[in-house]
Amino acid sequence: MTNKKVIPNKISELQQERLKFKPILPNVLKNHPSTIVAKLISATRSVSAQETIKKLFPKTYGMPEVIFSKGKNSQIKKKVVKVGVVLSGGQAPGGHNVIAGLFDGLKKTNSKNKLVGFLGGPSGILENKFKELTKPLIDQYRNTGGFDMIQSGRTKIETPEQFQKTKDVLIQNKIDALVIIGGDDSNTNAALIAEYFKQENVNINVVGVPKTIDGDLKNDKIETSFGFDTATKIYAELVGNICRDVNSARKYWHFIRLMGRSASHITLEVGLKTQPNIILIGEEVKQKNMTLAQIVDYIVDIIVKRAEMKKNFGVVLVPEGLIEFIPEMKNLISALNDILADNEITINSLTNIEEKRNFVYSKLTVELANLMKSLPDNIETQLMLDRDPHGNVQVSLIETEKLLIDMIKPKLSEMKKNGTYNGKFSAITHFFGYEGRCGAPSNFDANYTYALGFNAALLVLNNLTGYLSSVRKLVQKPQNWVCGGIPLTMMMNIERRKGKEKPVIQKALVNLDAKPFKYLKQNRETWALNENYLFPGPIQYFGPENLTFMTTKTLKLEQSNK
Ligand code: FBP
Repeated sequence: MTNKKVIPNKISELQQERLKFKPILPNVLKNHPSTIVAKLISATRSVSAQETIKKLFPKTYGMPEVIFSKGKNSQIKKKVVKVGVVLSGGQAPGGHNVIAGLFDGLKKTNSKNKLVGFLGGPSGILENKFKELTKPLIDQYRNTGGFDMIQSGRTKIETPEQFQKTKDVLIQNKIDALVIIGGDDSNTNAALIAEYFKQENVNINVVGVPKTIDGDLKNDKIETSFGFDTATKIYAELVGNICRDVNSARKYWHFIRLMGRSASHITLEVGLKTQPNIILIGEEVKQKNMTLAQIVDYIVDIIVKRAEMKKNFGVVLVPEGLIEFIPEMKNLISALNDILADNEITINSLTNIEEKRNFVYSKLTVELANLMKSLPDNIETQLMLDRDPHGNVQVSLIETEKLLIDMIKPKLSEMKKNGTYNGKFSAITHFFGYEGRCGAPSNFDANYTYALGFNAALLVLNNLTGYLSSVRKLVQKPQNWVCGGIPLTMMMNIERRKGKEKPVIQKALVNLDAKPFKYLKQNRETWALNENYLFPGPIQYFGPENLTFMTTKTLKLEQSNK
């Protein structure tokens, strides 16, 4: 035995202050749960393919939307309940506060209620790995970023064996309800599990919570997913700093790729916050049916115009998912998805990338094989990498900003030779994603996530299953937020995944007819040639309310005049 003193884990000054932050609960949730009623609004239907989805979800399709309001509730579960919670998918600021809100909601209803956290994402359920979440543990994580309290993972519960195992593990541990905190794929899973339990007559409620920095899990009833606010504030700070740097040094073009696997919401929001010279929006590229070459031409045109004004500098924002929005690339990726899924064993048996490539070329149409061959080697290799567990290409590994630069350079050299360009092009690349996913939640996200968690507790205690926790009217003060639940099947459509048609929650892409994109469109020509940069600076946790309670530009514009 040594006499070494155990040094307690130190926390930073900011962490100490953030632990003291008391999230503001919407007024309706401040009442005792026995005085909050779940009002059932009218029956719902899925966003499309209603008949098909109804058949796939016979027990949970068409349930009514729920709104909580003040009133006597004699139905609320009075007996002691044990709830399991799991974090699923990529980290998003505020996950710990969802758990804290859930815990507080359960305890307020009955101090004997228990909460356990499955470890490492949905695989924690399958492997029966969990820990009890007690007050002393949760108190250490209030208002902190990250998912480290119980970690996360991307395992999908999809096979009949996995459903059976989920049921067995929950029953074995006497769990009465499961709360899944995740994005569109994870909440699709939540819907499938809820339906399965109903069909099996298992009395375990399943409720989801909308999480993802990507902002693509939203609709009229889910105004934003949590984490989007904080992550975009962090990226906007960094992009703003780079804008100031380019404007000071005036010698580099910065190409910044921003996370957002399938939608360009992050890029749009950060673009509106910082007003750089070029903001590419994947959804627009798709709508205009643009080729990679046309995107390159668009950027080159601005570089040349700025060079004519002796401005050999600028900032370009590139959404992570751009490549999949380019129709020809999308066709290539979807053909690759099918080929890789159908020929998994053969491809895995091939020993080197050359052989794999040749095999894939032989399965592609001549047109797509030529497109693939025209890409730089490293991009080709990245396209051949394994998919994630949801069957998606791992676009976060594709360095689109470098691909664009590799295609811009020869174009500019050619123009130099024929005398149509006389500038200097020096490019620097960045990828911002992980820098923002675990940031300390902004006050907006800290309040929003706490409310989502508390609200999820009320949903399960009111015996509701197959619902997504919904907190709305988010541009208003948190006290006035509207709380309730949205049936998960209401958000579903049919999509092709891993070569098969599947019911999934529809991803919300950037709406090109909505105000946020229109604002960009009105201003981008001015921003391209001038230096209208904005410098949003770091997230403000303390100080004047116009800074500490600022929501996203997206939400503000979307909800103006509503
Ligand atoms: P979720 O959709 O699971 O919230 O994840 C979002 C995200 O941050 C994307 O923006 C990014 O493409 C992806 O996760 C990267 O995930 P990973 O680190 O697991 O590769």
